[in-house]
Amino acid sequence: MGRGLALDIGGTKIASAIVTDEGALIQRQQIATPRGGTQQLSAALATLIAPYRHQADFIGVASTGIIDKGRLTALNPANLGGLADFPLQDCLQSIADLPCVLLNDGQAAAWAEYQPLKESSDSIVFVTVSTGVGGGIILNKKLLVGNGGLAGHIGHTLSDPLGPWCGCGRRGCVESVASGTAIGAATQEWTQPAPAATVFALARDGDTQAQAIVQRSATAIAHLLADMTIALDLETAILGGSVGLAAGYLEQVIHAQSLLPAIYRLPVRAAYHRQDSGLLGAALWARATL
Ligand code: ADP
Ligand code: BMX
Ligand code: ZN
Repeated sequence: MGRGLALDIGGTKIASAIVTDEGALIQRQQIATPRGGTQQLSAALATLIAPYRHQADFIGVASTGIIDKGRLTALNPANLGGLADFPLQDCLQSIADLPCVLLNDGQAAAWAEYQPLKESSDSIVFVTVSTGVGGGIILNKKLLVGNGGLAGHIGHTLSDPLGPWCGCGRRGCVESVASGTAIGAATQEWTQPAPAATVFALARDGDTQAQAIVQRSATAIAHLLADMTIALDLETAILGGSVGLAAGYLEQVIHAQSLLPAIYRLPVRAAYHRQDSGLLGAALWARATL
C-alpha cells in the first residue's frame, strides 16, 4: 500500500506525518487548530497536506468529532471554536487527489494502541483526556466504530448530574469535569485563571486548589474506566492526550481506582505511542481498509 500521509485533527492541535511501510513517522508537523470556521480549517489542512501529497499513496485521518460518511459533525462544537459541521473528505480530496480514509481520533488511537496488545488482549479501551475526553473501544479484537461513527464517545457518559454544562448540551458529562478545557474552566473564579498545564504545575508545587481540580479529573476518569469495564468486561485501559499523559496524572487515576471495589479496577497504563497514537492509528486503519 506504500506510504501514508497521516493527520490527527484535535481541538487544540493538528499533527501530520508521513507513515512509512514499517510504521515509522517522519516529517512530523504540528500547528494550532484554527478557531475561525470552515475556511480557516480548510486552509490549515492545505498547509499541512499540500507540500507532502506527492510523497504519499494514501491519506489516513484521525479527527475529533463524529466521523460519518465523509463529514465531521461535532458532538461538542465548543471544542472546535463553534464549528459544528465540516465536509472533511471533500476538503481533503480538493487538496490532494489520493485515496482517503477517515476515523474518529479516539477510535484511531485505540487501534494503534491495540496492535502491541493483540496477542495478550481481546478487549481494551483507550481514553484521551485532551481538549475533550474521547475514546475508542476494541471488543473481541474488533474496533467499534458504530453505524453512525458514534461508538467510543465515552467522554459524554455521565460523571456528575449536577456538574458543569457540557458543550454537547447535557449537564455533567465526563468531558465537562475531566478534560483539559474543564480543568482550565475550573480556575475561572481564580484571580488569575490558568490553563491546564499551569494547574498541573501548581498542583505539583503543592497548591491545594489546583490539586483538587486535578484530582476531580482523575477521579472522573477512574469512574469512567470502572463503568466501561463493568459494561464490557475489558482487560486493559490505555490513557492518552496531553492531560492523560501529564506527569503524575496516571498515578492519580490508579489511586482513585484503588478506592473502588476490585471488580471495577481495570489495569491502566500510558499510551505506548504517546502523542502519536492518533496519527499512527489513522495510517494503520487506512492501510487495512483500502
Ligand atoms: P488535542 O485535544 O488537540 O488532541 P492535546 O492532547 O494536546 O490536544 O490536549 C489539549 C489540552 O491539554 C488542552 O486543554 C491543554 O490545556 C491541555 N494541556 C496541554 N499541555 C498540557 C500539560 N503539559 N499538562 C496538562 N495539560 C496540558
Ligand atoms: C469530544 C468529541 C469527540 C472527540 C473528543 C476528544 C467533538 C468535536 N469532539 O468529545 O469526537 O473524540 O472530544 O477530542 O465533538 P480531542 O480534540 O480532545 O482530541
Ligand atoms: Zn457531553
